[in-house]
Amino acid sequence: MASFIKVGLFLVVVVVFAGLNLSAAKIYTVGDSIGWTILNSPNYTAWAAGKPFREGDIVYFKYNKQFHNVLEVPKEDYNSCKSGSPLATYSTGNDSITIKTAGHHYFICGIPGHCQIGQKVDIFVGGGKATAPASSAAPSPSLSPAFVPSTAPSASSAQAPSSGAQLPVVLSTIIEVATMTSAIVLMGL
Ligand SMILES: [Cu+2]
Repeated sequence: MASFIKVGLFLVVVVVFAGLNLSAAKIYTVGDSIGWTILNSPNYTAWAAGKPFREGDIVYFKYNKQFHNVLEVPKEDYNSCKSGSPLATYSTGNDSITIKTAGHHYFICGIPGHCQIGQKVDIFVGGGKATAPASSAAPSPSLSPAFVPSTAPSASSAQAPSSGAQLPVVLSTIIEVATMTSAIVLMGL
């Protein structure tokens, strides 16, 4: 059993390092070379579509600060282009915003009329596997399924005479839990 645990831990280390490479933070320049503007009516919904945003990624807004700004707003204000009560305001013209949580992050330009003609973007972070639970606004649904079975199968495998068939399940559960735990610890650094 002890050697099994050692092998499991070794695999965990391998998986964690592999996961780190996959989840290295990316920088997304909103609108790519066009930047954050209303010229030529950029379609930021199309720009954001399909991009695999993850927690820790950075969205970079580059714009002329004389003509634009960036407001993070609630969903309702995003839909109605209301700029009166933003969650955050950015106005340097070179704003790097780290996306820290899963879910939708709504940004609009607060200059009158700009949001209405399309200067708005919804950055959606799906439940990124390893990193999601650490700082998610709603961590419990994703945490509990992985953590609850981790104690149960390993306890039963120690007692059950025919535990061979369960080992792969237990191993993968241990790897998943340890990976998530490591990710949480690493994100806290
Ligand atoms: Cu604008």
